[in-house]
Amino acid sequence: MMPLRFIFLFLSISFSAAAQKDYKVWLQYDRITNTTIASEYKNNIKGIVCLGNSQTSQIALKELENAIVNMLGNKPIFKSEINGENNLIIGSQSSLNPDFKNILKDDFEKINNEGFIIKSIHFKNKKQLIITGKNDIAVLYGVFNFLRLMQTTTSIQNLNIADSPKINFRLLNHWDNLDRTVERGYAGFSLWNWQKLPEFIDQRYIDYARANASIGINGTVLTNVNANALILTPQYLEKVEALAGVFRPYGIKVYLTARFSAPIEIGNLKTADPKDPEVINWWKNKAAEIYKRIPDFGGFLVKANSEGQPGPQNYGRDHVDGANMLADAVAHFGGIIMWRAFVYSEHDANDRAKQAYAEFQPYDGKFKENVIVQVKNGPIDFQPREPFHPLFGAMQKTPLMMEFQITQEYLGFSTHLVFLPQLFQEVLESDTYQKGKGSTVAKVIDGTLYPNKLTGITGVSNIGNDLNWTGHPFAQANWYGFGRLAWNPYLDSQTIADEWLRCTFSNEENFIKPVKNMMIESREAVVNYMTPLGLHHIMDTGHHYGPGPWVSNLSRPEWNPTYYHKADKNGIGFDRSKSGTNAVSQYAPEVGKLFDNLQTCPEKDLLWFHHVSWDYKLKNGQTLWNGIALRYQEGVNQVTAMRDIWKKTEKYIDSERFREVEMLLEIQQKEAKWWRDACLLYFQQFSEKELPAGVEKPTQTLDYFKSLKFPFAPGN
Ligand code: BDP
Repeated sequence: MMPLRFIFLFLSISFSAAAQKDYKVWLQYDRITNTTIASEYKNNIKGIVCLGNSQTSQIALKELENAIVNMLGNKPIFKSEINGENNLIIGSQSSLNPDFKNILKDDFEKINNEGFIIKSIHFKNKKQLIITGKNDIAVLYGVFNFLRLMQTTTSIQNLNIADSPKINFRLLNHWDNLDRTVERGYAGFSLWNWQKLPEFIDQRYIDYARANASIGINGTVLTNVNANALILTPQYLEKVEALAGVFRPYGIKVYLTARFSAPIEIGNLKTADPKDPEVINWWKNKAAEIYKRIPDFGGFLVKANSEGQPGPQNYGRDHVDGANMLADAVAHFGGIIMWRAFVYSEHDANDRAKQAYAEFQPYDGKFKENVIVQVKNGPIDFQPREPFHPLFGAMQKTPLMMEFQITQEYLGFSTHLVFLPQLFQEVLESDTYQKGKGSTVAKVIDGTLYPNKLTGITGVSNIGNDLNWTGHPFAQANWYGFGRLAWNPYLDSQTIADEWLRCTFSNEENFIKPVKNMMIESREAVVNYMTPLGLHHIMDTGHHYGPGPWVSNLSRPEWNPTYYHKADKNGIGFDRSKSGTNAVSQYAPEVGKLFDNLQTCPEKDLLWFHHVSWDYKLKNGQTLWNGIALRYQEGVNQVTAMRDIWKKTEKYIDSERFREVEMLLEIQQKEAKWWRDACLLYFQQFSEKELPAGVEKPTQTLDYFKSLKFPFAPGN
């Protein structure tokens, strides 16, 4: 028998190998097993010439070396000058010799400051491959894109790529607290070890920056929107400065959340009134202090007068006063203010879905030019499905920043496999009709429709200090996919899934095809087993884990699930049509009309906009009650199918990640059934109808489901 200590040793070795795979996210750089393509790569990369010598150039070079050694099995030859042929040449525009500059003249015209060129050229009868851009960060983006081509076994024989990000500010928002808890974080604690900063630089900061640079993320808000003013004190700014130093060579700027009452809390002022000269001055000085430490500091993100956070309204001022005051403080240094439009009030009896629009739309054109208004994708709150936020079709003179949530607050935490790019794409493709047909949300935020100076997109991060960063191995795909869509909001989620799978797991077609289908299907599955046909916000209260459609005892009406589904004997759904709250009027007439009319309202949004009788006939002829029940069942069936697909992948990937996902899918299936049974038993009290054939009978009672409590659910 193996002695115990050897067993431990063995376990820890295999554990760390697994952890390393998980840890490496999509930058696995696995050996290329296709010998034809491997020899093509070898022939085309005879030598590597790096023309730059900045820290960023060195990072790019090291990445290439590491990747190529791993993928091709031999160390590339590094040359200090271009001789011979089939060299891979990397360097920014200014480092190129005049001949190359000339050859690439037209290509440089096509790219913006962050864009890159990857091109095979012939010079003096010699073939070379060049990766370039207008500066070293752009070159780094080019290198990562080139490596992605190799990871996905794409031919590099004759490349001719010129690609630029379509959106300027591509950020992550970390809802990280200074005590390292993460609001709505399901992947462990915060990465930022404030206690040991600034001296101790965790390798994770570097790998975080690498991963982000590889997908083009160029900014990170380090702190929670429910902000703590202490982050703005010298003690913490020193730590922020250290992080900024790590991220800078990767092209990532740091941003902080600004607590509006900071002048009182850490500045000893009596007020935080944005019109008070002392307050104005305090923020000016604070900005100067920050920029002295961090010259490229990005700016502030502000959640004001929302869910109890302080803001200008505490002093009888409005959002414009607050945002513009802060904008003035950072303008001189090139900083921006991201002012959130996530507002709703318990004193406002109006439909919550209407409140942000009602408050912000009249401010169109009133913000300073370095303010961007950050709007969540939907009018309520990061639900499995929402129609797009009406503000996206209603601000012509105000740049709008898209806020997606990558962390799965309402979509099964880091336990459920849900491929979010499907959701993101659906929102980005939605037509606002603001300037007629084709005025998609993507065109609003990337400045195509209204050429705003600032264009931005952000994702509430799902990253924590779990070994695999995101809790679920497939949640890495949501981080990756967000970054890819931030770079190009017109990318297709199929393409993203394909790339991610190849880079993360395997190029084996028999693996890719079914697993890609599974990912694509996963979003509709979660909608079906949680909130089909336009239902929303019926998660259990506070932590949002599991179903809680019965909850109706919270002090604020709009925090209660019953507020959203309005189930009664007559039917179910929130009437936001003209005869209801008229939320449809906040959309362009073409869109509003579509939602308003029961005949044309897409069924996926039916109960978002209409209160419909249990006997209402759906397009497929089923009654609404049967339709809902069958959708819940379908959601469960979809997860069962996901499990079946996954079971067949074992031979293609490492056993550790295989097993992790297998276990997680098992929980997901169990929880999908929980959702189905709890919701159907609850709604059945109102419909008073039998479950249709094909829907499994619940194995527990409604009282049982109601009795479940989760005082320690994470992220709350
Ligand atoms: C909700 C979260 C809450 C956040 C809030 C926000 O439940 O924790 O603080 O959004 O975005 O989704 O400000």
